[in-house]
Amino acid sequence: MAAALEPSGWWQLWRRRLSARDGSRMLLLLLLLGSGQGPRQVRAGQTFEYLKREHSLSKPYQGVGTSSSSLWNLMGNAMVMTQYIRLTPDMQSKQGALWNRVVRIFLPPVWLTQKPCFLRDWELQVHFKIHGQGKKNLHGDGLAIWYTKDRMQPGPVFGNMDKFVGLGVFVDTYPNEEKQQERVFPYISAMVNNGSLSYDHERDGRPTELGGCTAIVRNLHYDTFLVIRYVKRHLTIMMDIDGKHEWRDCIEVPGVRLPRGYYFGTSSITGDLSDNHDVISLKLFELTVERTPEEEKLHRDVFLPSVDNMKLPEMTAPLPPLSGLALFLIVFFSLVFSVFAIVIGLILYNKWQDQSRKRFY
Ligand SMILES: *[C@@H]1O[C@H](CO)[C@@H](O)[C@H](O)[C@H]1NC(C)=O
Ligand SMILES: [Ca+2]
Repeated sequence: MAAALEPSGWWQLWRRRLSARDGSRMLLLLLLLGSGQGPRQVRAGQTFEYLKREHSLSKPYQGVGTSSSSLWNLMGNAMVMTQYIRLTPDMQSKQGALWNRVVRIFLPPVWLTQKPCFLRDWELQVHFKIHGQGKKNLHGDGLAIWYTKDRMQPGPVFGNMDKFVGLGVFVDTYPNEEKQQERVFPYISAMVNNGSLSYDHERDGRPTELGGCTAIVRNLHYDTFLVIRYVKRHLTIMMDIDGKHEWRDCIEVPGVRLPRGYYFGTSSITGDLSDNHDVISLKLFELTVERTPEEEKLHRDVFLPSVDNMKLPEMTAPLPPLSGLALFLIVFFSLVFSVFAIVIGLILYNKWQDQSRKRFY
């Protein structure tokens, strides 16, 4: 793997500093900086965080889903409440979604355009709550957070379309695959797709996942958060679900190539089993990091999402047994090669002996 994909020293340092979610803010430095959008937070060294209001959502949810100029669109059964946005209620067969856009309205003749997110390095903090009446393993299906090319496309993947193009992060609350002894649900996993892969719901997305972790998030009386950070092609997913205000590692994948200009969204679905899936806030931060000239060259824009050195289970499956012919050919050529090597060896040995004899005369 290329050295540039390895997390560098500053990254490790920065991560350590970030592990306390509400790290100290250097107000003075803040004031000394030039103007920009939204409030700024200075975290560590050369890294700055800017809240991007146009890609964020928080209370009060004025105009969400109703105003034509809203930054967020609702879909399906999603409902705006005063304290949260309910993607699905705790009822069977519901689905809902919430999608970001940046609207530029104005000017007669009116033009409305929706603009996606063009940030290169970012961090999305998701404040969510999953709760319901269902007892052990009788609740579902979970929610997903998206950074995708398409928006507002209902479908089977936690309420969003299958064969999506982009990144999906799933908080899967129900184990569909029966023999999941070693995996405890709810389970967070991530998937990057260029539009060719299907999410295998029956197997909880296992064949295509980049990584994952158990996250006991249902029916908690404190706030639960998830953070998706994408910096220098490094995807990190952490969670704060223990009520300790600390980020805990979940997924870390280097070499993730995500195009710019995709949309953020979140969606959820219920089937026979259900839960309330609520989103309280979505906060997108722009991260400004310094890149060396080599990194600038390496991190050029891409047009399709991909992951370097991704090994899907299908590819890592044991090789099929060799056919009789293949085995014969391998043995045959091995023998030919061995004989050849022995002959060459003997010739060289004889030459060497001749020469050493010559030296004695
Ligand atoms: C899309 O992804 C699949 C699976 O990772 C891969 O086999 C295929 O080559 C990719 N297609 C393109 C055009 O990159
Ligand atoms: Ca599942």
